[in-house]
Amino acid sequence: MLSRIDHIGIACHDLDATVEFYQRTYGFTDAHFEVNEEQGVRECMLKINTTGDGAASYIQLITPIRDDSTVAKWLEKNGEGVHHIAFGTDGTDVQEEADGIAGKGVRVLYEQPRRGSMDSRITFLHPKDCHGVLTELVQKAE
Ligand code: CMX
Ligand code: CO
Repeated sequence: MLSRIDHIGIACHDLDATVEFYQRTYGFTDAHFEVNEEQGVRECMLKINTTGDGAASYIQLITPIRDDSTVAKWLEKNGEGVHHIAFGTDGTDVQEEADGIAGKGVRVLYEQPRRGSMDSRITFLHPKDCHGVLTELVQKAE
């Protein structure tokens, strides 16, 4: 089951400056930085709140580390802003969730889940099948 908003992904040009903005403006100080080579991003997960399913909701700030990353292309076209939303599973397998959604006619972008923030397993749904919203599914690490 999908049981929380896991994160909202926001693309930015200067990761450190954007993190600093979120910390100074809202007081979101719980920050986890990492580079995801496969996704072509450096990112910061800012924890906002815990959730009823024992997990948490985050703001994911992302900046491209390569000119050919999908986020670089998106930033070029749109400028900074909300890039995707992510729903979290309550521990169920993310591929099972994706298969169920694919059965409803929505394109799943990956054949197998890939590695996301903090060793989560992630996959994406095509924005054109989701009313214009790039949608990620997340199974957090055990
Ligand atoms: N939100 C909504 N629509 C989007 C979008 C987004 N983030 N990215 C692209 N689109 C739309 C475009 O506007 C375009 O629409 P039009 O044809 O009407 O202009 C269409 O989708 C195709 O866009 P594109 O610029 O040609 O981009 P691509 O098809 O090459 O790539 C996508 C789009 C979704 C397949 C690609 O971005 C992808 O594979 N995303 C998943 C991976 C990802 O985003 N990783 C970064 C985040 C990592 C993380 O969260 O950990
Ligand atoms: Co994400």
